[in-house]
Amino acid sequence: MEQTILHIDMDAFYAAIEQLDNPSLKGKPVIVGGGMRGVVSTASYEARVFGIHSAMPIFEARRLCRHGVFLPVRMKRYRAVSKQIMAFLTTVSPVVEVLSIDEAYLDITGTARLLGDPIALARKIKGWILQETRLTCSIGIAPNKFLAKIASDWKKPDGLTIIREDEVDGFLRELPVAKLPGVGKRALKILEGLGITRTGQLRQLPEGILVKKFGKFGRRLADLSRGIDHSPVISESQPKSISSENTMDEDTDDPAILRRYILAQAENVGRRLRKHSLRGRTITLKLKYSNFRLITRSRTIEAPTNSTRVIADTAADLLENEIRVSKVRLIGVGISHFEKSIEQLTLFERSTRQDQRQTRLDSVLDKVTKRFGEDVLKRGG
Ligand code: TTP
Ligand code: MG
Repeated sequence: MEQTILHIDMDAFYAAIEQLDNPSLKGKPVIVGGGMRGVVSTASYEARVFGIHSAMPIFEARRLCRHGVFLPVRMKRYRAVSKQIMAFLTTVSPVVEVLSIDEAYLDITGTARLLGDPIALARKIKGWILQETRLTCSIGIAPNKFLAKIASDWKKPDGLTIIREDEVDGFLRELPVAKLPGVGKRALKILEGLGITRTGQLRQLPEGILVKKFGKFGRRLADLSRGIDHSPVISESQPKSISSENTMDEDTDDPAILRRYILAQAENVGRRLRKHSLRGRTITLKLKYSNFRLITRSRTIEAPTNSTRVIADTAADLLENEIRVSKVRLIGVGISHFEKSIEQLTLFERSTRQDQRQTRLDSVLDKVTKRFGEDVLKRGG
């Protein structure tokens, strides 16, 4: 299946924050860096005009731009802004890989249908980041991580670039090989020796030669030159599912007892979802019979939910549809297929009064549970 990956990268991150915190620096060449190593961390786009870039010795930057504003690194402040942005991104898609302080990958393949057009989504992300942080970013959209990163870098600052399957060759043809991930000074030298500076040229080279020169990395280079990258977006330690189950004191086939278990378990699952600001779409009922036969039944609902009531009702429905062959020994309720998006916020706003009442009830119960423990308050069945 074709994937849709977003790469989000903040523009001149440290320098932009300095300009934000001191508006008199806006429009000026700002160079952030120094410290022990005495190199430039980053420079504002106004400073880049003078040829200043990351990792350049500060003294050289001073020589290139005498009237530049040179500032020390304020890591704590940048980290706080970074956290705010990354936390937001995890609400857009559950599959977020934070790559560095100012960049992240989002896999929106699974959610594309729900989140709509990737370009519209990227615009929304840019809008949110600008509104909440007053900073701009650049976003790349592509069928894999490598191309998404190339795309975000294509038009900076404040860029939005999509690379479609049939545009891959065009983007890569003139791309300097130095831009390929993993190509450092050494690889660059070898490639130069072969007369190769552009990715298009690299592609012409037989893979055998690349493998001979670079070993395993040669195969990777051959892939990259064709726009192939199978590496997955690895999300942060986030649960893939949340569930709750109990073994009965005594095996039973009494529907009323089973439903009571379901309600308590849905309560538990719903509370944990809400605590993590998650909503799920697939609700699963698990049953283990007296004969130890284990079955699971799942249903995927249209709108992601964190509502105890919706989870309980769906699980109860699954129970009702299940022809039980013997008494039940264990019962459990789970939810997976997490999604939370800006789209869903509007969905939420549009939701009926009944839902809102239910949501309020859920949040009140969460608070009470937190303060007094689980057994104090139980809603009516
Ligand atoms: P980058 O995203 O590479 O650079 P940037 O955000 O400043 O500019 P661009 O618009 O081109 O994305 O890096 C993010 C931050 O990481 C950058 O603001 C400062 C820090 N950094 C260093 O400290 N040293 C370095 O060599 C690089 C490349 C970045
Ligand atoms: Mg950046």
